[in-house]
Amino acid sequence: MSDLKVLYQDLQEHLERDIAPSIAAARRDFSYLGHAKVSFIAPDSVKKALADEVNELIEVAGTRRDLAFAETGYTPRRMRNVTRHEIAELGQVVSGLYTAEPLLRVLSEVAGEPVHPCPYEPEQFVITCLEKDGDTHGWHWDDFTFALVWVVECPSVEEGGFVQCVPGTTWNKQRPAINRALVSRPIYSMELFPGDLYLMRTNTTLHRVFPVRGGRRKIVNMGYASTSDLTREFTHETMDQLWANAPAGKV
Ligand SMILES: O=C(O)CCC(=O)C(=O)O
Ligand SMILES: [Fe+2]
Repeated sequence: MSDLKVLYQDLQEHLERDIAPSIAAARRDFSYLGHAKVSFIAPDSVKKALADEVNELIEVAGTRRDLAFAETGYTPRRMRNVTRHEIAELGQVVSGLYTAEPLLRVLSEVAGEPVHPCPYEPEQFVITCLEKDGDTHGWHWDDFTFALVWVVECPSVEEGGFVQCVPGTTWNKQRPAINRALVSRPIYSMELFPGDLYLMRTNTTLHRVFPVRGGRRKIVNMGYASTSDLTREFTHETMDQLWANAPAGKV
């Protein structure tokens, strides 16, 4: 059997255990707070295979970005990325897990509605590494409804790298008004550890990664669509600019 087949089997067996209580708790958190830890959805063997691939891909294909977008109020994006195209071309674990049926089923139960692979390929998955002092994925919303984030490496909370979010907010690309959103609703902060996963309703939850100082943080972000996303027209300014080899600075 191929390595990938063994991983699928591990995943399937893992999700056939009684995870109903964990799903129910995550579903409750998700509906109230727009985000929930779902670290129970993958076994250690799968997390380890994904981490090995991510570490390798960052080494061979990671590209530094230093950008800010008008559509999100010029909040900073300082990071190293590996794009969906590179991940699919050079690896097999991340792209294989992205469409794994048992995973999609559990995510749909947590979300309380069907979770679909993203119809716009560049937003399907991306690897992000924060490694220099001040590296951050600044305040933003995502175009598609859901994100599943796999945490491969994360510094201690004192060194940053934790996630902050404001559920129940919406993205007006002409007038993002990030600070207005920050002062009008509670900000939730989520400590993360290597091996954690979280699901977020990213189109209506303003979110960011607190700047790192001294540590290193590596994640895979998998973007997913809701049923209503599948029939909506999107513009993709921030992603298209993130993936173009744009020079540092405002774009
Ligand atoms: O790194 C994270 O935890 C979140 C990443 C994120 O928000 C994104 O890639 O859009
Ligand atoms: Fe995001």
